[in-house]
Amino acid sequence: MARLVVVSNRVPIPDKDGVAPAGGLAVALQAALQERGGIWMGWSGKSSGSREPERLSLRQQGNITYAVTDLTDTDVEEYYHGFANRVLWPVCHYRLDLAEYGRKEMAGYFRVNRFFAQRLAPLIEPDDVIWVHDYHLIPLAAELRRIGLKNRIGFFLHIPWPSADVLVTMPVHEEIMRGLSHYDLLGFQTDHDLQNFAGYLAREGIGNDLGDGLFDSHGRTFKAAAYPIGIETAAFAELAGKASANIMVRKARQSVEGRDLIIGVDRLDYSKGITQRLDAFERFITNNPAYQNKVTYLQITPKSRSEVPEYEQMQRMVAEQAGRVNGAIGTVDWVPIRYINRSSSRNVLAGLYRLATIGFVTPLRDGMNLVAKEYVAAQDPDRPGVLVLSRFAGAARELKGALLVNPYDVEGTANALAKALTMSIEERRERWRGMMDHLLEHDVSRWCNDFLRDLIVKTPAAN
Ligand code: ADQ
Repeated sequence: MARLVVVSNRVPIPDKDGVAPAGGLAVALQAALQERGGIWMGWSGKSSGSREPERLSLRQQGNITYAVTDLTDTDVEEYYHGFANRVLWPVCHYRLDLAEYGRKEMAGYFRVNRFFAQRLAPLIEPDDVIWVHDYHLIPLAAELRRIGLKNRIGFFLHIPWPSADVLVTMPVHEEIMRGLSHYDLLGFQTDHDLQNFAGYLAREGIGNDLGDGLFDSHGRTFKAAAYPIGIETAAFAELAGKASANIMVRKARQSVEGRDLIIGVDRLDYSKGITQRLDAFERFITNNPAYQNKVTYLQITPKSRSEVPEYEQMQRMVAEQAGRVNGAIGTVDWVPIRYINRSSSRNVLAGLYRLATIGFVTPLRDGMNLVAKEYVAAQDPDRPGVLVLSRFAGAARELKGALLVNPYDVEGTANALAKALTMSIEERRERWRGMMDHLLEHDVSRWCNDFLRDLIVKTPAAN
């Protein structure tokens, strides 16, 4: 069995007791790495100041070697905060107004990818299969090929891939697309992202759809397909079933006794549509005053990427808005929105999802959105809640039992809340059962196995 090498921006290194950070993706990839033996390489998350680090720091855990490197201050600024998070992230989420095209940042992005390739290449054996993750590392395969590696290399993009109209606004779109052609397998979250990729090749005249998922571009033939990521459905459902014993979950239950709970859980990110969601909740109460004091909206939102100015600004905006809405619609004995700026353990999160009558998931654009899937998996089969989901989340293409909304349409989203709260228990069960069956069948292990199967098996036309 070929050894597996996973490369991602950050690496979920287990602590000294061997306990790995929680999360379905990390668990699934670690399982695949343990089975085959392999390496997980990436950035340590630390800065080395102004000196370029000389070697990778290695840690062995069972069959897995974790290999991480620090990055210089300049590298962190240009590659991570700069190009990855201030160009690729906003462009892929259709926020062209937020993209900042600094030449230094673009150069830094390609430079750090070359640096990663130079550090990784000496560890690679000829039969290793390499799986690269996400937008930080698009040029990595090209850099590994430049060094002479002939291994099978796959790439999975966790975020949306935009339409050609949007992508061409990025000054280095040709280089980015050339970078993608050096992989043997490209994985997208949805068929929609795949179509956008294929549409660009046709429109710019730089490649062909050969059928059967094969494409050629820049003199290479590769496969591209949609692999919608899943969660550890059965394990998460079990966690949620047991979580009612947790003290935090018990306290939460007591505090919302007699009211319906609406839950939102997101990283603090402009792509998640949190301000539009608060607007929709306010509109719902304004349109339906009978629900005053009958619902509580809990929004759990840990800070993220605070070094990027747009995120810092967003933190202020959401906090102010939550305060304003509470002031406008709250009463002496009712605080409508509870806004929490911290992350919760998976256990508590699972318990809170289960308590909630509505999972309120309304990103303006999202590759998949695992919160939507976790909410469904956490429900009590006898009394499941209702998922109100943005049509712009990748998950909307799978979770057909959700109430789909357009998050830009405040009135429509408010109406969906009203519909969810008055839905019959029979309809709730029927909608939930269909989604749960889908999630049990398409869990994260299947996602991982499907991608690896296609990466490992050489296609007839492969290079
Ligand atoms: P993210 O943008 O981070 O992921 P998402 O898919 O929702 O978005 O995953 C977030 C994860 O963080 C979930 O597992 C959630 O439980 C957890 N989380 C969020 N808030 C939390 C909190 N307050 N406390 C504890 N945990 C919290 C990117 C893409 C997505 C894609 C994933 C996976 O942007 O579209 O679904 O990768 O491919």
